[in-house]
Amino acid sequence: MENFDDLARELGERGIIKLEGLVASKDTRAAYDMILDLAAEHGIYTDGRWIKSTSRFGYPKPFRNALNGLNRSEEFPDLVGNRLTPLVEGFVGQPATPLSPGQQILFTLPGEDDWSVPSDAWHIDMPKFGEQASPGLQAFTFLDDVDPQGGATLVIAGSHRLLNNTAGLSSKELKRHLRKEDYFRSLFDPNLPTIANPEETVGRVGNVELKVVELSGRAGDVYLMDLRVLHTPAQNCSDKARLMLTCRFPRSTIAASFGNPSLVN
Ligand SMILES: O=C(O)CCC(=O)C(=O)O
Repeated sequence: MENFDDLARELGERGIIKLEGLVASKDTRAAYDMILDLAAEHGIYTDGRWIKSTSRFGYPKPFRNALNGLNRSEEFPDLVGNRLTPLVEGFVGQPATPLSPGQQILFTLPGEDDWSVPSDAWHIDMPKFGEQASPGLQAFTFLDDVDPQGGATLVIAGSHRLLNNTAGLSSKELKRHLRKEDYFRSLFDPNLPTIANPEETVGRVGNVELKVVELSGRAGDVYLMDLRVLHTPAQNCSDKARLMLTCRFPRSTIAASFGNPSLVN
């Protein structure tokens, strides 16, 4: 791993860091194979190919339920859930708790022809807490390599540093405030020409540098993202399913206020 202090500084400035090869390939492969078997059973993976999605981010509900069931089963490996708690706590500097339901599978079928930075669906998963300290981190890993335009989550690096003075801002309210800035007004505008290259999203608000970053990577790489960073799902223009795992780790005091059952039980 790179030097901890450098990573902590980067996390503070950009809200996102990548830790390459953190999860062993035998573990990502085991999880990948379990999903592949399930996909084959459901006709989602057939004759060595993934079926194509017929709607944006859509896939059949029975398979969605089966994936959720697999994620909850004892056999499915926990790769970015509780085992990452000490790592997250090291960066956050306080106790952190995986938010229920813990690790989750992020799945997108291939099927889109044209990739672009979406103008919609940007969100944060928790309201802003009105403080400068990080409320915690979200972890992402890959069960298979995800190339650019292959459906990886998109994040706006730097966005965690904006509007931290108001407590309780929801995604919707946050975006309403951010639209006052040219950077976000154009990023969120569906009527402007689409942006096919995230490099074209470099900008700033005040002294905060901003850029859309695609969380692509190799199986076993882990991204850690400040929970205040705006992010969105993205189209999968590859020929294979996008298979990632995620888990949110708020500071334990915040998790408690969200009624996290794992704290209560
Ligand atoms: O990559 C994705 O599917 C989006 C993930 C997301 O929006 C989230 O974890 O809140």
